[in-house]
Amino acid sequence: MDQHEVTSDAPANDPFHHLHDEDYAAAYARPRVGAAELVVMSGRNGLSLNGLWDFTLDLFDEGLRQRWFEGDDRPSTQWPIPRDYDGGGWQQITVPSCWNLQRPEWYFFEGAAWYGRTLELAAVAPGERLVLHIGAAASSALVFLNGQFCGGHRGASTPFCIDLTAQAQAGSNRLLIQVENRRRADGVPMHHFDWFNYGGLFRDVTLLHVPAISIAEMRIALVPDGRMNRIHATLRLSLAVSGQAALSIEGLDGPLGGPWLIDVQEGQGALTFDAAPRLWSPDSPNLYHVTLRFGEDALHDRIGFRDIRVEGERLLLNGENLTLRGICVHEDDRAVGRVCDDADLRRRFTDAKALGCNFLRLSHYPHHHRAAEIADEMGLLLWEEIPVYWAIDFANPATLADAQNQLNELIKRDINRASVIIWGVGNENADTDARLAFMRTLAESARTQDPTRLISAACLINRQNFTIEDRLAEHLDIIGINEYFGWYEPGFDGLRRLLANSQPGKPVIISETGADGVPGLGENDLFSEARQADFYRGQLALLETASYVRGFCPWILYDFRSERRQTRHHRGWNMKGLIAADKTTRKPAFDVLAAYYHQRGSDLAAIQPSVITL
Ligand code: GCB
Repeated sequence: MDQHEVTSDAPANDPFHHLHDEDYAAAYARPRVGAAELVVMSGRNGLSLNGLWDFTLDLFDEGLRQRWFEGDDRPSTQWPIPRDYDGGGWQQITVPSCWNLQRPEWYFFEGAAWYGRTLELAAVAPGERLVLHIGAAASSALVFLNGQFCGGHRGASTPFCIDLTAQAQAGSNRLLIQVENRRRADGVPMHHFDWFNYGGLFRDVTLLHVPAISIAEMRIALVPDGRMNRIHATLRLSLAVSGQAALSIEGLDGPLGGPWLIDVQEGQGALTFDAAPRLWSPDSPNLYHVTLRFGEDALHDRIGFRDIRVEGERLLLNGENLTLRGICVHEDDRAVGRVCDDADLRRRFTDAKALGCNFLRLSHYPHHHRAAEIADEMGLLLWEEIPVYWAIDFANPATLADAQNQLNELIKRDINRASVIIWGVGNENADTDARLAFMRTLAESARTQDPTRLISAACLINRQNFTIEDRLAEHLDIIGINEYFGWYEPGFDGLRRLLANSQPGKPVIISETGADGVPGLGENDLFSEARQADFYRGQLALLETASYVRGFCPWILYDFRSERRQTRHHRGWNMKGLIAADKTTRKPAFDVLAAYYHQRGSDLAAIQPSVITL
């Protein structure tokens, strides 16, 4: 039975009912979407619930079977029942964190865990909603307040909201969140992936008082017609009311006539106006302070204006030729796993800049929302993606709905980030009919939701006849290819042939290539740093042989955890980083790539077509 989609007719007041029955979870549907629409956080100040929480692991789902969330004082029977849970077994954990790194014995834990916290609250004022915003819960969550189920969410890396207004009371409230990280056959991703399966509330948790009539969506961007002289602003309200919204863009107001008033009819408003903002680019990351007000609600953001498009086999940023000097990066840290703060993100981007990059692929799932905000500030272009990775149950509508929801939440979260130029909809998935239909749906949906960005995916190559060959390619703006010639494929000749044979008719990004480099090994060892550096020399020598390759984005900036790698060198780590897991020690391959990127600099944009003889 799919415990997540059904509702139960189980007797609610029978204390033993759920204990040994397998429909124990049926009453607590774990919807794909949070129980409240995702609140746009720009400029909102909530009450941070980060800090110490009660915590317990729950491998057997006893919390749902015995309904721990109902508390210990429930008047269930005439005699005291010796329960397996009495509320006294809590340990403490810090939020945000990944539980795997909190205690050695929790390292490989895959299952459910409960987070508990008491909240002292004032009564929710009329005309207000009390909303819990969870930055991410890996991989799914159920939220209970004062013994009542309030809603849940699936998807390890996107934010969601739960409306607590109906369950909240003035005074003391008990908040419980069940988080679980079991890998699932219908999950996105599925069972098998090359990163660590962290669990927990690993991003910020915030309690928000939001006006009942609030701004539920705000999008402000250049009109995507390539002319770069008009801005299009749209907004949607949480309720279908009418009125007028006011938009101000500091520095653009005044001579050109701002602030702009936007007519809102039944919750929707849009306005297009002439404007000549200083454009955003990696060289000039110009950002404007933007405020949008409607009634009692106001959003504040810093927004850059830029135009990205494909013309034939070229990429154009603000009308100029663009070549992407990139690097892939996971969200991982030796000490804290997927938790990251501004300092970690700035180090990541500073290292990428030292390498000579103008671009990062944030693989293979949505990273922390601050990543794109800081990239906006620092001037880096981003590929963001959802974990439609390797095998997925492509024929399952529930799996598609899950992927679609993760995509929607990511797009909604980062819609105003100039740095994000690509939505990635998948990585290395076998080319079946079901996969094509699944991924085409995602690509079309991303394009419809957001005409201001490009759509890509890491596609397949045919290793027999050395061509880019993937039916998905025609549905993408940019074709990503992960190729490991010189590493998983013997020699570089295959790459030379692939680049010569293929005629994609649109830009291609080498969205991955790389080799392991294990510190301390002699140069004859396949896994040595010396061989890794040679691998990069071999790849780079061929890069400019194909004019349609408009970006190079090798695998990967830092070594990262991966349970599935268990050779004597790896022991649970992927060692293809150009920098070791300490995020400090640069391997020789770093210098090889840095020399190439720095030498090319902006000249890399002037790649000339050349004829290749096989
Ligand atoms: C890939 C995957 C990436 C792996 C990498 C590797 O093609 O997309 O997730 O980590 O190869 O190291 O083999």
